[in-house]
Amino acid sequence: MFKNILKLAIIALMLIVNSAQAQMSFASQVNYPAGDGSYSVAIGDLNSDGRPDLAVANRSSNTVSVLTSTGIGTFGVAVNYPTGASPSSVAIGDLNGDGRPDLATANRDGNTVSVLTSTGMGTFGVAIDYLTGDFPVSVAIGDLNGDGRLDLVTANNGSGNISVLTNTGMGTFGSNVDYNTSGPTSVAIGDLNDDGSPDLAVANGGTSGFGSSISVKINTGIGTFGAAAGYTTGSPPVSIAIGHSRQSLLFINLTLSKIIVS
Ligand SMILES: [Ca+2]
Ligand SMILES: [Ca+2]
Ligand SMILES: [Ca+2]
Ligand SMILES: [Ca+2]
Repeated sequence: MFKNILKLAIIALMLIVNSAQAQMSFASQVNYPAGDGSYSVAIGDLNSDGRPDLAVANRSSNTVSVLTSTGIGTFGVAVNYPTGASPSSVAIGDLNGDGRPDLATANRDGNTVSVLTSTGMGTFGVAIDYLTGDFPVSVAIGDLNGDGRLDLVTANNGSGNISVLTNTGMGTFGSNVDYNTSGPTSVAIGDLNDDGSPDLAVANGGTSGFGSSISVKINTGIGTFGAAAGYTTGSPPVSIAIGHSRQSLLFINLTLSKIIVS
């Protein structure tokens, strides 16, 4: 099984990123105010004008900020929407299937995920909260059971597991189904074994005492997941993403830690 798993790339960003390794250059930064304690950002066209906008999870103010693009890379004033307690991660996806992108936040101190559905033109309704494991710090969106409806998964740093919440239609979600990992800090969704069903990659290690590793959980095909395969990272990964290159394994410690498997 893992020969197949080892076909795609997993990139784990570590605690310290060495900017000297950057290969690209950018113009000077422009700062836009968001809510207090802005902690996570996602990019998507939230008002369907063809321009990518920003959603920011604000851990200290219990809000998510929406900044819509005004063109050529500039953004308007943030509009803030209340979420559950201490939103630490935000993801964008059309959760109710109306063609408009919605928002989901992982609320660390609320032990919930908030779902905010678009009301059109980049505005959002009142958050509806669903229970997760303890201290969810990361949320990802994907159709895990293949029914055409986007589902949710959170990484729960406090309870050492991940929660899968299945979309029951119209953007509502069922009770969380939890799977053990080890101090998860981040979760990503992608088809790691090329069988057409999205799998999960989890970064572990944000809490003292837990191992520094990546867990891979393979989808059984119906949105359930078996035991995790673990890969040691050497130092605690705090974020994970799944790429699509087919390369060989590479792990760089200390700065940017990268795992590329073949
Ligand atoms: Ca837009
Ligand atoms: Ca929607
Ligand atoms: Ca689904
Ligand atoms: Ca798969």
